[in-house]
Amino acid sequence: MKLYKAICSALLAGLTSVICLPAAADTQLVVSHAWVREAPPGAGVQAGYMEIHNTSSKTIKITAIESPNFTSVEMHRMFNHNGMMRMQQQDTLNIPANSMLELKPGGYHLMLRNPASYLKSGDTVQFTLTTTANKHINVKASVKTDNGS
Ligand SMILES: [Cu+2]
Repeated sequence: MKLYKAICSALLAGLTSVICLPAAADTQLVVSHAWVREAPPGAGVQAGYMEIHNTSSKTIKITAIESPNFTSVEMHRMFNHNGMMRMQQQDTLNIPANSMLELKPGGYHLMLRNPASYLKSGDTVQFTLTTTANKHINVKASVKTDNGS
């Protein structure tokens, strides 16, 4: 935890556009770089991304993600099937021990349906991640227009 906090502080010092908020200390998941892509007004769906770090020695599974800012949040994976990009809903996100799962454009991502109100760049979105151990991790994500890199 301390290491990740140090890294996040360093990132924040240099990159004001990056939201980097480690999760509460009661789990071994640390979420950083959470962001939501700004969508055109009226869009019923938009995408969310984050890095989920597992600092424990066991795989951690995320079974659900919720947000008060959207009607529903789905966990998706985008992959190449015979040259076509496809999206598949995932029942869980598995974060390997002492490793990290990066949700990013073209790979794993969150599919966010029906925003409660229009979200523009600079707004904040709340997420709650639930694990198989029924732990909850609260995450704040920043709405952005760019590719998040
Ligand atoms: Cu999707």
